[in-house]
Amino acid sequence: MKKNIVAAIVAIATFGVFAETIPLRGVVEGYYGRPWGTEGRLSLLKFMGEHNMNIFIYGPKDDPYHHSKWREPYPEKEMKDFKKLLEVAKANKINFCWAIHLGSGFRKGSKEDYAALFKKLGWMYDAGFRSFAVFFDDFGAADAEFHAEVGNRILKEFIDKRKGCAPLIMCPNVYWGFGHPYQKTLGEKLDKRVHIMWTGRGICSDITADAVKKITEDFKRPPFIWWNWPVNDYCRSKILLGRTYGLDDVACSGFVSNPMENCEASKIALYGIAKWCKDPKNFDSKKVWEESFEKLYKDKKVAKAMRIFAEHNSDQGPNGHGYRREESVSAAPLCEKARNEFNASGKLSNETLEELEDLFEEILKASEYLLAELPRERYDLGWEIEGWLEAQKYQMLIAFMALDIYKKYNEGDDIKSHVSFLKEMMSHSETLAEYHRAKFAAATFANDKQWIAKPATATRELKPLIDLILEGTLKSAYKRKTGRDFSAASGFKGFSNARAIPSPVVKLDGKYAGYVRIMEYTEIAPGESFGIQVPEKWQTDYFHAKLGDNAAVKAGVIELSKDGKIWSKLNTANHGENMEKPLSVADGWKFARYRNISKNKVRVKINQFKFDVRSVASPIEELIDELVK
Ligand code: LOG
Repeated sequence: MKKNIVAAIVAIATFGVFAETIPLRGVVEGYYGRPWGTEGRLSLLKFMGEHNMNIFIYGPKDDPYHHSKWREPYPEKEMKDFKKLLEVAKANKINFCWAIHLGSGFRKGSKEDYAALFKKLGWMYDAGFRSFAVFFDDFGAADAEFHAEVGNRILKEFIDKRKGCAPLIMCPNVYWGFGHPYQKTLGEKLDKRVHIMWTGRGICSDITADAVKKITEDFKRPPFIWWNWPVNDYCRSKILLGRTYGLDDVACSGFVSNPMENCEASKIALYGIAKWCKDPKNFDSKKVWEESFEKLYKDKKVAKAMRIFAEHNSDQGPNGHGYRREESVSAAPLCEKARNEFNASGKLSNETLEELEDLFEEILKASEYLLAELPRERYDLGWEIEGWLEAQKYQMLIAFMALDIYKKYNEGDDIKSHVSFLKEMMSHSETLAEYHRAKFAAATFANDKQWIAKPATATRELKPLIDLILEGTLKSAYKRKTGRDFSAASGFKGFSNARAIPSPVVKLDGKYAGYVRIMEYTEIAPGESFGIQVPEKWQTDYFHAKLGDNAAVKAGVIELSKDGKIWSKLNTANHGENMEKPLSVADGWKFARYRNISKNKVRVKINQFKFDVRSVASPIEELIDELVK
């Protein structure tokens, strides 16, 4: 009997029949992009202290002294800042862990590299760090023996020899999935005292019990979870403010979230993660998300507006990791109703129209309120999210215009002035988005700038609905105006001053925009030319012509232009009847022509005369251009 009680107590302790708090819980600053900076980190450390988180792992990919320049000492200013951060971490009972990234440049078996590594770790120890991590993610080869050796040597030759150090943490090279030989070898060879980080079944994914069970077997220890949410470095047009969900109650040695480069905005997610870590079993995701707004924003009105804004800014959008989140949950049934009505009849019921107007109004007011009320100095929440607030505001103004245009059109009124206004509004919204890009570009490192995207909001439910209504209505209006159905190729045109081809016809066929084949030989006099025009919103990346025979090729040149006025010769590769050349999209060529530069008439047979094109515009933009003409 007594034995059974003991066994039960052991079982409870081992398998966690009671809800278990995750032992190490916090944040890894481990994303690509604008590092938080000392101010951001200080704010987060305080927040973490208040919410019972106890580990901060420092490893921003764009800090060169963590990564590419790992051998070099930090400049004095950064070392001073670390001292301050360490103090604040200590005051908040947080283990402030410094990570070194050895993926690039650390040579297997190199005495010099080991010496440089221990030297750098020594400087950081002297600065006050007592917790260290070593990262191998995304760079270098998956060499488990080598990585185990590095980990074991840091442990035995550095950590064990110094007082007061926390256990070493390693982010391996294969840090997601399970069953990989690298993971099994690392699990065997790496000292069991070292934590091994792991992101789940995928790089960005939910954390499921079955996957954790498998990786625990491979690693021969429970994983230290690096959860890639709400990080947005792979979906930089989006800001992720949704609720925390997708986490099974699992046994792990630690749990850190990799947040967004938008440090203040990440607190909505981190609030949920802190609650989950504390009591995974009884975690109520929806309730915690609702409550986070009141807890984070003292002003009730700000809290309410943030709650509305956050609901429509949570999904990553289509992305390489295939990781998606819910968005616009409470608006989704209305969106579906509106979609069904519009798809079935091209019409919206009055009830639906009113409900949509109420929804757009609520979101518009929330974004306007936040733009007016949130302080927007550097490091403020308002500074981080103003680009998305503006985008959301304009998205709603455009949505209202879409409904107005829909109503006007259906009342039989002329919509030209409305469409002109819509065009202006869209261009204003573009300018603001460009401003956001420039602002973030100025605040980050050079190698990161190219990835900064324009902000996008409510892309999961609202944007597709607004686009559907707008595109459908504008297409009908186009038909009423021109008597023709709109096709994306409307803006492609042929032109010619050759008497024999008075009006060449251009068609868009997949990625080619070119002449409809002319079967006969046509005579082109000296100086005459014929060509093709691509509408403004399309890009070109190749030009081909097949002109019947070599004589035609010899007699003429292909010339390109951006505006139809200034022309430059294209150095085509000529062979047989062919003239062709790849083009750089960035050059923006919109016109091509063949010109007879010989002194004689030449006979051409236009078997092919085309650009390869890429569409960068939605049909909506083209329709607008057509309707304001
Ligand atoms: C990087 C991480 C990045 C994240 C999401 C790990 C261990 N490493 O694919 O720095 O923020 O994905 O893009 C990663 O997750 N690699």
